[in-house]
Amino acid sequence: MDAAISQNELALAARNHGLPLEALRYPITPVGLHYLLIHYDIPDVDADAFSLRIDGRVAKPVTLSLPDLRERSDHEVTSTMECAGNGRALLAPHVVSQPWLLEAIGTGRWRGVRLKEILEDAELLDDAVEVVFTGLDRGLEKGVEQNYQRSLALDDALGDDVLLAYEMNGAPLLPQHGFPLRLLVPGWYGMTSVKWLTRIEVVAEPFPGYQMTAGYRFRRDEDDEGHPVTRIQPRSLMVPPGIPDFDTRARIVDAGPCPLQGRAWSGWAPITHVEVSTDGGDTWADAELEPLGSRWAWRGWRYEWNAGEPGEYVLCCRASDEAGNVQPDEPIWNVGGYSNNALQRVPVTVQ
Ligand SMILES: Nc1nc2c(c(=O)[nH]1)N[C@H]1C(S)=C(S)[C@@H](COP(=O)(O)O)O[C@H]1N2
Ligand SMILES: [Mo]
Repeated sequence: MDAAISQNELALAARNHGLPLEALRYPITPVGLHYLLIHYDIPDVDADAFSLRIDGRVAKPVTLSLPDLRERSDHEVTSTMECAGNGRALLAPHVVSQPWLLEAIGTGRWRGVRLKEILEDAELLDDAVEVVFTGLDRGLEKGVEQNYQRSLALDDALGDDVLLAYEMNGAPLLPQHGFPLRLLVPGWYGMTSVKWLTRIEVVAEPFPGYQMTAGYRFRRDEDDEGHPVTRIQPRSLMVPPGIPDFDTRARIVDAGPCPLQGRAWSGWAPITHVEVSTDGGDTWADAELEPLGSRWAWRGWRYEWNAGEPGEYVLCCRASDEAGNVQPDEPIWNVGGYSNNALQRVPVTVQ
């Protein structure tokens, strides 16, 4: 955390804002409070001229307009999205990229057409193995000029809740969230959900694009080929209690009862436990979980803390999921700074 942030990283951070953690109070994140991550520029899109092309290893390639998509049967999914780089700025040694602390998170009510239905209508050929999604936005990464592109294996692309989404929280997508159309892949880190989607190509070989083979891989060092970043690891975050100091954001709490609340999520399996510690992780107690809601949405929790004696405290929380994944005490460092889901620590002064 000591490593200085460069002006380039500040430029990224100023464009790509996070969720103010007090907004964890809302079960559905108000659109303007949802985090943002945009690799290049928000493209200039003419909705009337917009089309989505579906081609490649399909028997019936097709081009769809926005009205074509909107007249099909729709599906809504409440889904928590997290950037794979969330937690990056808490890693040591420092990793240079968008410097997220813990705020690259949000939950939307996404509406659109099931990708599965579009692919079924296009009739996949027998040699189809992956689906490549291309956005309208274009830029350079490490010298490679590209449109933002990601692929998914066929099985993942055919998931029931994978959407071509045109609405977020009951309104058309905003420009920064992918207007007029984006992919939404619940349970996967955000990089999978391609915004400003304009082409879906079914391919017979694994797609070797930059965002698959150079970006978004867990690598121990520069020579490691690594393995792909996929689903969201479990995490719990709390609404920071009390009031903040402007300069440091340190928390000040009055002695006495101090109810804690937060939310927890995992892309692998439903959340089964959230534990809270008020002594920096020495002792733990179970938080009370809200009933399970949408499989893909975060789960709320509460914990009745009695901030008895004035002094310095470190509050922690950690989530576990049904697949047995638990947040680690310490991060697992990797070259890209992905998926740091070490448990949250919130220093608090009780006065
Ligand atoms: N076309 C396109 N899609 C994209 C991106 C992008 O830069 N271009 N960023 C990805 C990343 S890294 C994340 S975390 C999510 C962020 O979605 P949001 O800004 O709507 O929260 O969008 C993904 N889809
Ligand atoms: Mo991301």
